[in-house]
Amino acid sequence: MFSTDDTIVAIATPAGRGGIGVVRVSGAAAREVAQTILSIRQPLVPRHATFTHVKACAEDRARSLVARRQDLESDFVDQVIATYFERPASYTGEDVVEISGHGSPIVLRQILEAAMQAGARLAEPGEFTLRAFLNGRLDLVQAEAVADLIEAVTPLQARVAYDQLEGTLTRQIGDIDAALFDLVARFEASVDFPEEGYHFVAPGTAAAEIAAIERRVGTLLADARRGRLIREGAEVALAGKPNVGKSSLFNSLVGTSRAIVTSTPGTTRDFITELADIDGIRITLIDTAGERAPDDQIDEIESAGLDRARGARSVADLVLIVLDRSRPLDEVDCAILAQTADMRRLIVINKCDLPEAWPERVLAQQSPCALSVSVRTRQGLDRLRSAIACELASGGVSGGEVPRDTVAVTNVRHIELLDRARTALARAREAIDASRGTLSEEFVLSDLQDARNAFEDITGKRTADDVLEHIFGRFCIGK
Ligand SMILES: Nc1nc2c(ncn2[C@@H]2O[C@H](COP(=O)(O)OP(=O)(O)OP(=O)(O)O)[C@@H](O)[C@H]2O)c(=O)[nH]1
Ligand SMILES: [Mg+2]
Repeated sequence: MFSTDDTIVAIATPAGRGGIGVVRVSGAAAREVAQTILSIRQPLVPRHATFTHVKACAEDRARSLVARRQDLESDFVDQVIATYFERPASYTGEDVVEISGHGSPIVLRQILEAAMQAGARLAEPGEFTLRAFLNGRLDLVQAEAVADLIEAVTPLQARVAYDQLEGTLTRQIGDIDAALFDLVARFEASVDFPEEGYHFVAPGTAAAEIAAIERRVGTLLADARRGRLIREGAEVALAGKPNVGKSSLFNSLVGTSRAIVTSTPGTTRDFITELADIDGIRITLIDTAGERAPDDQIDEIESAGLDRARGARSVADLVLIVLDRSRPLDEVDCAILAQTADMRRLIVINKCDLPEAWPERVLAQQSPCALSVSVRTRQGLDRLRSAIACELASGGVSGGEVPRDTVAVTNVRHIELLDRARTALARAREAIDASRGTLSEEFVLSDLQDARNAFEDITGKRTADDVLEHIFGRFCIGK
């Protein structure tokens, strides 16, 4: 890993033009670097916003024709507000100076270069947050939540990330670990004073206490599938014959006229994706070419589109099978229903504003819960949205609900570690149960310690460098 002793600098605001842009400097020499490039006479005062100017770096000055005229004003690249945060009361826990200039990529680049010439090194992706973690300003769960909050696309995603940043998950894990620590301490006392036997902890009590801790881990994990869905989103593919209204439904769910809709069958040929917020879940919706009968004459383009459509269906988390209520079901509809029988799917009967060409009970065997909609009149679309969210959240058990409150666990890394802790706890409890009091405490202790290690891996009290690199590598430069 790179050195975390240097003073680092990066543009902290997104690429592009904006009202303001921020260059952030962090490290032991942050104030010195800032004072070198700013036109100030007094040292920067902690937590004070100072209006000042940034001087161009020497190379820029040499390049500037105006500078050759010795015009003093031309040495400046921008008017800025500089704010100094003295360690440890800063984002990174180090001395930090934030320089807010005008949001021009050229100007921000010049400020960045000036800071680099004054001794700062360009920050690696996520290095500010990495330093915050290394300096104990954030634990690992909170650091990961920073990245999730920045990347959130739906309000619900932002909400769960914010809760994690506030430390709700950290506290819950801390509470569970405290109960476990108490038990471990008593087991250790029993090991240290063997003549006392199970004096400090009776086997029956120990097994019950472990079971109680297992249940608490289980409660956290119970919601994890939904949590992961909120954090990572899901892919939903549309399938059906040509002209049944797939693209119309796609446009309606994403809220824009992204896909072309015409009355000509075979309108969509390529594979179109768009992000949609469906009941708080970030959905990548995929519109595809309509499925054809094997003997239909189709050209090379449509055939390539159909290959893509089938590929998209096979990897999607959920497939929406669209049927047309106004035209009789035929063998192509039946073939699609048969091919997707084992996939997670919802059957959507569209065009229910038109006269029915077939009775819904035809589908009773296929799926008892097909949804009737009309994209044209918008009838049934709200129910469809909730059905999509429920189907994804419930893991295939129909009738599941997507509760509106937030969840604690959303991250696969946390889920795996909680699972590891739960397995280790179960091992310890089963060993105690099986031994009927003759078991050596060391065995139990090693399993309990495994569970504690898993908790510490989650919050980052102990975490390997490669895990850190992986986590912070996800961040953008400047965060
Ligand atoms: N009456 C009625 N017409 C609809 C409805 N939904 C779609 N349509 C019409 O059906 C025709 C086909 O719609 P598309 O959305 O292009 O159908 P598609 O399934 O994407 O068709 P391909 O791209 O050819 O596979 C268009 O003329 C739509 O206006 C509906 O709910 N009611
Ligand atoms: Mg289409």
